[in-house]
Amino acid sequence: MTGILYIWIVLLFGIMPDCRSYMTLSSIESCYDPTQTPETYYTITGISVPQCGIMCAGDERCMSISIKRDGNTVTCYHNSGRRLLSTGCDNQYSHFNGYHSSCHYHGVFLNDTYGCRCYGGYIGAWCERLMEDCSEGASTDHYKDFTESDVFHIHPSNAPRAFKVVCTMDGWSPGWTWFFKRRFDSPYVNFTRPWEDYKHGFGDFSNSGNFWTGLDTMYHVTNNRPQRLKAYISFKEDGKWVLRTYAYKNFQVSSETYGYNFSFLSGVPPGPNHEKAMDGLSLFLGAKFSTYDVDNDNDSSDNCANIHQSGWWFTTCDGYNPTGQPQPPSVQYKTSDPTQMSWPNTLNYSAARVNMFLIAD
Ligand SMILES: [Ca+2]
Repeated sequence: MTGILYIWIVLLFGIMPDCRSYMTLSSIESCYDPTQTPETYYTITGISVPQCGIMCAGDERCMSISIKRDGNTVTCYHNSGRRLLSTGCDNQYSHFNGYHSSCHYHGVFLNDTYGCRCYGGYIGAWCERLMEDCSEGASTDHYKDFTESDVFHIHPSNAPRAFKVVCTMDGWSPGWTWFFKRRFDSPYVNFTRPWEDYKHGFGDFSNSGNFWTGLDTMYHVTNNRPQRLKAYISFKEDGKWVLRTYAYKNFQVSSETYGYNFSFLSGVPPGPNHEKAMDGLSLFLGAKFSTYDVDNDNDSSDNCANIHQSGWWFTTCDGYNPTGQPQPPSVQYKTSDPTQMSWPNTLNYSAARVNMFLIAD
């Protein structure tokens, strides 16, 4: 314990050690609020940062410290787990992780392979960087045993920061970056949201939740390397559930400067085991994104996002509404209600679930 205490002091005061050590510290800046996690077991205000570290080093439960600065006053948090990089940082908190292995960012050293097992979206021999997108993560050994979708961080190399996304990491659809999900049988999430929410993302980022990943994330992912967009839409057709799919090659979302309008090369047929959906995106090609507070549609007298109570690349106010209110199985057909979730279908069925994914081609 004396050795660990010494290393903490050395690193926090910047004195060069005169012996080798196996423990290192790394600082990450994030807006992660340590009071919101169960792993913070001790909090004290009014001490120095080195004192906080020294106290941690003397406590076997302590794996990391978090610091909050309010003027000259430091609040010190002792955590029983290590901190993951968070996104949307405002630099309010600093986190210092203590490592006992050479794997970075929560990675676990595996004695049998002498390699690291990474988590949370980190990849590489030492978990030294985040994956570019979910497809890259799924192509590594780190996530091959995953059986379901989960929250990960990605960092496309063209982006200034990391993003939180849901990746499908299962045998059926390994490595799909989940663009958005809205379904009648997941807990309700309000999609009547302003521009800033559609820009940054919202909802319940989980395997079972409804969420929108964020247009900024989509811009960076789709401009980083070619992506195929897959749309999965569930209809109740004559009392039977039918899952229909449609795919778009080289799907690209532009930046906010261009209103996030999108392009793709061509529609591609679905896989052999899927029912084909109708093309629901060509109708919106070239249109800017609209929300109730940013009206970019082609209707000069009406606000289509407000009429549809959602956000989309609306052109007219009487068209389809893929982020609208998902319809329960009892409502089989699309009605004149513009807030209904809808997608083109030969028999005008209403849509009960819409899922969209990106897959690196
Ligand atoms: Ca308008």
